[in-house]
Amino acid sequence: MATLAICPGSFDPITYGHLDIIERGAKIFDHVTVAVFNNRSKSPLFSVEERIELLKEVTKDFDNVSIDESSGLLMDYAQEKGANVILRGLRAVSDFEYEMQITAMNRTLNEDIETFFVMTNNQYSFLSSSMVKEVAKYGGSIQGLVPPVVEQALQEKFS
Ligand code: COD
Repeated sequence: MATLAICPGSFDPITYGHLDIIERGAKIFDHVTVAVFNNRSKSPLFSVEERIELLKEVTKDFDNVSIDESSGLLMDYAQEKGANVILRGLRAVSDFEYEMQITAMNRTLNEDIETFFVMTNNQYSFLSSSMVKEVAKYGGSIQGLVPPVVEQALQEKFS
């Protein structure tokens, strides 16, 4: 049976940390769908369309990765797509509590879809979209933290 993993997130914007997780997932699963969710508790810098455009650009060399969006419940979306797995990244112990809570909630909604965690590359273990946005906002260098196209998009947002 072909395995479909959904990699959900805000991706506001995508960083090399996210890309590392997507790349690792693409080696394990037959197909990875990166799904941009509009998280209502966060005020995004980039619109969903902008985030999708950046994601498409930086994943264009992966044959088995596609980009999508949803504004509903993750588990409804995953079931509708026939997914087997939710793919999430772990950076440090600080991520664990939050991830454990959403995994437990998602499991009560649908216990047939497993959540699969991948540890990020050590060099991205401190990296987050929020931190990148903060550094870019005050004119600091974000080179090596996000792909060049994202670096440019951030510079345009804050210029
Ligand atoms: N290294 C490795 N992984 C990373 C890094 C990094 N440097 N940075 C982020 N990640 C991982 C995160 O751990 C996560 O797995 C993924 O990349 C995406 O991260 P974010 O920050 O873009 O996404 P989140 O955490 O804001 O996504 C939250 C969801 C959109 C998944 C959540 O809000 C959701 O499921 N929304 C739908 C509504 C729903 O179903 N709610 C019920 C669940 S409680």
